[in-house]
Amino acid sequence: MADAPPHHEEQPLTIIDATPAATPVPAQSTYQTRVADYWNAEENPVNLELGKIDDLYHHHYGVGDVDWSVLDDGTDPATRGERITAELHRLEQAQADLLASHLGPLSPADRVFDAGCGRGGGSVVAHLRYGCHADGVTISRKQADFAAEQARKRGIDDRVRYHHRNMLDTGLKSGAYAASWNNESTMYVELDLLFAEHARLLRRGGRYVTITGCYNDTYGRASREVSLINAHYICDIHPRSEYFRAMARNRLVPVHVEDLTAATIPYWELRKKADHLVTGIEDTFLSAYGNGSFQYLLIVADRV
Ligand code: SAH
Ligand code: GPP
Ligand code: MG
Repeated sequence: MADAPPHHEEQPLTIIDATPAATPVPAQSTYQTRVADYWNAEENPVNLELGKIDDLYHHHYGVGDVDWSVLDDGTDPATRGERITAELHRLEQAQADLLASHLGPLSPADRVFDAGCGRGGGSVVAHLRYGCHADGVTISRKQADFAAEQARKRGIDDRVRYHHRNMLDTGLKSGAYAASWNNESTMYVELDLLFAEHARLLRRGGRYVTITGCYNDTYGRASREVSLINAHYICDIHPRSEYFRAMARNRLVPVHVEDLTAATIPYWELRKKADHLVTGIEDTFLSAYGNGSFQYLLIVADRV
């Protein structure tokens, strides 16, 4: 008697890979695909006009005192606008310099990892400061291509590289990095997964730095303003406490913590008055900082 026929017609196994080999897409959730969509489409003048000044493109906010003379009405409107743009860029550059100052000391032989690198400014800043190698990772293909082109134009593309990858699963070499950071990119991911990847990549004694917006545990839960910021950027701002819990679980021991809230408020006050650059989120940030529900925080940690 013949064997019973199989329930299903056996089909030859064919793996159809619609993705061309040259452009692999990182493994990502639907949420991460939406985040990538946001950054692939993003062209805010507040980012592009500032970056054009010296080809350092940042996607973070500023710190430090404002030169309020840029608002003087004595000059013609175009010049006044340019002065405001330059002042905002100076404050964002000061933020990048502050973060970079905590990465070192580093030597040109060292390698650093820029998690959630945006259009690449932070890795260039670190390279110019220390001469080090840098690997920047962003979930946005457009940002990775843009950043790589900038490095090529500067002639530093042999040392500063950008990758279209998920920062939770970079595929970069374990223990190969002397320093790593997240500049305003932690609110897109689960902190345990993120810090596990940093701990894997950093050598023992390596340095981790983040500047981030967090909600304030002493306020309670996320405020209305924090929720509006989440909706605006498609992110999920963590409470301050969660950073320290997740670091402790992942071999990252804080050595320096600084509340930068007071240092960033002037940036937002100026940005609010920059009619040619505002995005509409300015008052929400000022209210969030003002009511104590939100903080701008620097954390520096050692990988043990
Ligand atoms: N650190 C940069 C950019 C901050 S903007 C700067 O200071 O200029 C936030 C960045 O996080 C974006 O580039 C976004 O693509 C990136 N990002 C968000 N989720 C990510 C993920 N899972 N993997 C890699 N990058 C991610
Ligand atoms: C900065 O990017 C903003 C983020 C990375 C997300 C949220 C950050 C927090 C600290 C909560 P950007 O420079 O592209 O923003 P914008 O276009 O508003 O200048
Ligand atoms: Mg910006």
